[in-house]
Amino acid sequence: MLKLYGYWRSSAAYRVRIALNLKGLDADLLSVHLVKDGGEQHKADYAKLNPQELVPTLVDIDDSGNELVLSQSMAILEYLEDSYPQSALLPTDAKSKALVRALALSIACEIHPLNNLKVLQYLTGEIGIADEAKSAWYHHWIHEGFGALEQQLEQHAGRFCFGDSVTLVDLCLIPQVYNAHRFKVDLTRYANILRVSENCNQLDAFIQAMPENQFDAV
Ligand SMILES: N[C@@H](CCC(=O)N[C@@H](CS)C(=O)NCC(=O)O)C(=O)O
Repeated sequence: MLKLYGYWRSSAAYRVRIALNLKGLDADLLSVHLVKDGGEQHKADYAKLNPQELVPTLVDIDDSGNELVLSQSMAILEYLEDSYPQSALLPTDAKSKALVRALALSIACEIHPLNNLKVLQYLTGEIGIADEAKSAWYHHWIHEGFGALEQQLEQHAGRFCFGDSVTLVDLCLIPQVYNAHRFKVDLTRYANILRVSENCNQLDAFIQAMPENQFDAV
């Protein structure tokens, strides 16, 4: 039995929701409200499950009752890929697999952490920067990351980020594009990113995973 602790607007949980849908896996979705009352991710019960106090957390309970509690969306995606190989998210040859991972990590490690909620809250709270500066910070890291990715997609993209099959890169890109739109980043210069996003967002697995389609969306 799979349980996914997430939040409708969490990009990292969004990646995992897409994977579950693509692989046709049923999971109980549990909401951790990241803002209400200072953030439920910081409450003792959840922090015990995920000491980093971040979503997502995947819990997989096998038939004997053994429980795997897994944090970090990229580790969760690789676990799902290894355990449920249907609708593969990684190519099979070593070179393509490494390239897909590199592109996916360019979003998950270079863009996302800099624009995460706790970072933005620290900038406006402890550091005391104004909302305008926070927005400049957000836009800067999106443009730096998407600028590089756009060039790489020129070489690798087909219908999706890496050729004509959905891979881990698309699962990282779509939530990041959603987030960039939310923070009003002008993406018109990124033709490949926009084209791939449009293609992904026509697929049921992506549509069902959209933040606005989650039960905890407000
Ligand atoms: N590297 C982690 C990042 C997880 C993460 O940053 N989650 C965000 C939501 S997208 C979160 O829980 N933020 C809560 C906070 O910043 O307090 C992963 O990929 O799982």
